[in-house]
Amino acid sequence: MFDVDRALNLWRSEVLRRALHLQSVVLDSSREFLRNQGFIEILPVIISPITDPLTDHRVRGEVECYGFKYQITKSMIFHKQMALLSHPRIFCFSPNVRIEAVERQNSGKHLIEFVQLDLEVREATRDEVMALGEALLRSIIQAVIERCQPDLEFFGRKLVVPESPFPRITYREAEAKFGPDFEEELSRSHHEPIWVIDFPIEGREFYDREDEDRPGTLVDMDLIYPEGYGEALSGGEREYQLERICHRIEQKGIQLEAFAPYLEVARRGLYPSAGFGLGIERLTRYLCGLRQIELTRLFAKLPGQLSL
Ligand code: ASN
Repeated sequence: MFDVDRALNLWRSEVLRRALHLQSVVLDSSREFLRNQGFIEILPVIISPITDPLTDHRVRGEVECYGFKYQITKSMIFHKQMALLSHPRIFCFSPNVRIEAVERQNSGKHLIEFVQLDLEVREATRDEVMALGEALLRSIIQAVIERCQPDLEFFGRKLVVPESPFPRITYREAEAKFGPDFEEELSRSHHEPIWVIDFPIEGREFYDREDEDRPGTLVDMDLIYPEGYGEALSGGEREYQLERICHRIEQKGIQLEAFAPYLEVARRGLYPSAGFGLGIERLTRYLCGLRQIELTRLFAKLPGQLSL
């Protein structure tokens, strides 16, 4: 059942009002930063015959239109690659729907509908987009410190702009130190954002590029917030050659047919690229020092609940 009193209490609360104000500064400042870096903003894709497979999200959001099956966007990864045929540096505030397991209801960081700032750069390396990610986060935090002092005081939050370059750890090193579910521990044990690089091929989707010199290892990365706030962004260099993409799809046990239109485009030629996606609600949660993700946006949808 939809709990109207609970919703009204939240909508009228100072916590939400201030979190939304701070979030609007995050949106403004990231747009300003990326425009200055030569990016153009593209409009989001909500439904398409193809979307990110994200195999851990087993329930597929589908709609049928005119007898064709469209999927609700889980991420715009393939559209970002294709958008680079039009412009060399693109970003989008992309709404994603991922039907998470009910057990994630109280994780504090899972919403089934969220927005990521998703960007992609033609012919970029992982190092280049990592440097871009650091500069982007630093400029957002700087803007929040300058423009959101009353909000930060309300939340009792003291922010400092983290120093660049952020530390890096490989997936294997993190796993050896903190075990297979290392994200939380890694995050808790740091006071500045930290990169995790070189994910093993089994754990990720087929689109991040496999390092030909180190088969089984991807040229990709996650950025982890400090203080237990967990994942900030995820990205990497991409597979872009048709044969490589087909090989990676088949390795995952997925039928090539499921990605036929995308493969048709890849056959004509995709650019090499790298990029990442940064979750807006999780960034807001971190900047405000909140533990509940549902306090960071209007109409938040927690797994397993009916929400507006
Ligand atoms: N946006 C991510 C990326 O650029 C993909 C994702 O959200 N699954 O790699």
